[in-house]
Parts: sequence; C-alpha cells; structure tokens
Amino acid sequence: MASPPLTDALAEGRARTLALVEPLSDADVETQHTELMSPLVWDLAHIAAYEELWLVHRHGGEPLSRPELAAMYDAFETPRAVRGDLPLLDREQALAYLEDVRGRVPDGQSFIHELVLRHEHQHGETMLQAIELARLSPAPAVPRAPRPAAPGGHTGLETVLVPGGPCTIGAADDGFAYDNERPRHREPVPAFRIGRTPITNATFLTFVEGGGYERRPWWSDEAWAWKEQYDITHPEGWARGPAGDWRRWTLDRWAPIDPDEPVVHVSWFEADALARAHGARLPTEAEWEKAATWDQESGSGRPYPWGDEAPEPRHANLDHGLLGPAPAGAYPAGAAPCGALGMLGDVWEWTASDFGGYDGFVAHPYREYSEVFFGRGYKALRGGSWATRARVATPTFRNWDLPERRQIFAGIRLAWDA
Ligand code: AVJ
Ligand code: FE
Repeated sequence: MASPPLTDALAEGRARTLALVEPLSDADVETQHTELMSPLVWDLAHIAAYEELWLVHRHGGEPLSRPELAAMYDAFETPRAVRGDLPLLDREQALAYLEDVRGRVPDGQSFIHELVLRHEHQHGETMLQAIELARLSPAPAVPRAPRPAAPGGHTGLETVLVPGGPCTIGAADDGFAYDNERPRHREPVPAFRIGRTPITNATFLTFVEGGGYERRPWWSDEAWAWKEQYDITHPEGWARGPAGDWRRWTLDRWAPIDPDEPVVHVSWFEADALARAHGARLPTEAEWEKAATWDQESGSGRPYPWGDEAPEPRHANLDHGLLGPAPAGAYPAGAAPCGALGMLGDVWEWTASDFGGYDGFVAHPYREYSEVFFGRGYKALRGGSWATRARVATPTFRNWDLPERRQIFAGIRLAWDA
C-alpha cells in the first residue's frame, strides 16, 4: 500500500505554524526578545525559505523567487544572536512569502517533502520555546488533549532494570530518518537501572530547598562556574511568590508549581548536579534508546516504546495537546518493555553523551543539519517534549544543545549502574 501523499500533512503543519503566532501582537512576533531565540518572524520566513530552497528549487528544479533573502534566512550563515538586527520581512510579508512558496511546491511524497514537513514541525517547537521564554501571551489555540490524572507515587527516583546485552541503536534503512540516526548498529549495553519516570518538580524542589545549588561537590567545575556567573538558584521560569510559595511560568501565565509534573527548563549542568546529589548519573544515549525500545523477550527493538503503533494521545504527551507537561507516569499505555514511563513526550531528557556521528556516519542530504555540530561540546537529548509533533518524536530522534542552555523543554531522567 502506498503511503498517502504529504499534501494534507503539509497543510496541517502549516495551520499549526500559523496558529502558534496568530494570537500574538505584531510587536511580539517581530521583536527579538532574547539573543537565544530568533524573532518569531524570522522562523516564519525561514520556514518559507527552506521550503523554497529544498522543494521548489532543488527538488522541483525551479528558480528561487527571492535569491536576495537566502543568506538572511540561512540558519548557518545568519546566527540567532544577530537575527534581530536584520531588515527582516515583517509579519505580513513573511506570511505572504509562506503562502507564495507553498503555492509552488511540487506534488509528491519524496524524502525531501518529508524533510521539509519535519523542518516546519521542528520550528514549531522552537517557536514555542521562544514564546514561553519571552513570556508572550495569549497561548495559541491548538487542538487540545484531556489532561490525565496524576497516578501518584512517582518522584523520578523509582527505578526499573534494563538487562545487559547487545541491542540495536539507530534508525532502520527504510523510512525517513535524519543522517545522525544512521547507520543502525548493534551495541553492547551492560545492565543498568533507569528512572521509571523523569524527575518531578517535587524532587527537584527538595534539591533547591536542600541547598543543592550551594553544594560544591555536586557540580562539575564548568557547571559551578556557569551557575556562579549567572547566579542560577533554580530552574528557568521558577519564582518565589510573596508568601514564599514557588510558582512557575507556564506558557502564558504564572501557576503554582505542580509537584507531580516533570521538572522542565533545566540545563545539562543542573541535570548532572541533581544526578550526583542522588548518587546517580545521566543515561548515555545508547542506554536511553535501549530502555525506550529494547524488547528483551523477542530480542528486537520496537519502533515505539509501546510497540508498532504511531503515537496517539493515550501513549504520550506530544503534539501541543496540553501546552505543558502532564503528571509523571500518567501514560501507562505508553510504557516501554522495561517498564519505564514517559520516554516520549512531556520533557526532553538530557543524556550523558556528547552529540556526534555514529561509526559510518554519512552527511545526507544537508551537512548543516547535524555534522557541523559534532565534536563541539553539544550534549544529546532524547524523547521529545509536549511541544514536539508526534511525527517527529521517534525513539531514535536526536536533539542537541550546549550544556548551559535552558530554553529547551528539557528535564531529567536518572540512571544507575546495576
Ligand atoms: C534538531 C532542534 C537542534 O533547531 O537547530 C531546524 C532543528 N535544524 N532547522 C535546530 C533544525 C534546522 C535543530 N535541532
Ligand atoms: Fe531551520
């Protein structure tokens, strides 16, 4: 059976992109609120420029309509920090450019169509990071999912055993995957224990209030220097209210910190410190992927933690459905073979691994997607977040950022030697 044409998926992806910015003012869309993130209007025109370059020009053989815009909207040539100083298209012009390019996209369902669709999906998550970080409101009107009840009993410190032995890492040869997920290979992974769920806010609050940010032995030299320089004493977006109560900025409002939700907006440095405080460590990427996919009984890797089915709302908190994390452990239907919960969705999980290429890595089709980040101190994250589209969120998908960054919807899952 042929897979359905991507036209509908591209249209749905576009509707979502537009919905993310729709309620915001022109000023909020056009301003660069922080050097860490692009002005939202840059993302919009960049999505159009990328689609025009890859689908209309390289795939379809048509000339670029606006060659003079190419450099300004090339992520590599124009780094985030300077994007606010450029003569960018304004909101109306960027939206018109998006529409114009889409009208010239060739029909089909090629690898390049899928690449362009996933690129727009990934920028949706980046835009949500920018919106949350800059505290813009109101929140977008997107299709919502019911909020599951907190099952209780999860702190992130309960563990499950992942038996030792070789497993399969990386994406299969068929189907879409990014170059950095290939080649698929066998890897020996000794037995280890991994958190049944991500670390919750309650557990992280104990670390904060117990003086975790002042305990020198729990921090690496680099992490301590970063924390001291920027006077970091709690996760990004946390604040103490007048009565000493803790609250958190949750997309479009302040809210009391939910003790059962996974902690989010922590850096790799903070994740590493929290791990040391519990006599634990962060899992390697291979450990994470084994815990998410390896079925010990059948001796094979699953496409998703729960099996073969594409993600549905009962499996995982993906696709913007809650506009924030769900309580830890709230999706028993999404359990991995080892019993770990919430491996996909809710919050990205920092790993111990540096982002690099697997043995036999070949850049394809564009070198600037991942290869240029190898060996430059980026840490790998796994699992996607509530802001990741389900189509993108596979257990082999790799994200990366610098260890001090906190804009990602990133949390912590711990590991222990068995
Ligand atoms: C995979 C999220 C690290 O944002 O740099 C978007 C995705 N690459 N456009 C990034 C991406 C080019 C990428 N991350
Ligand atoms: Fe991009």
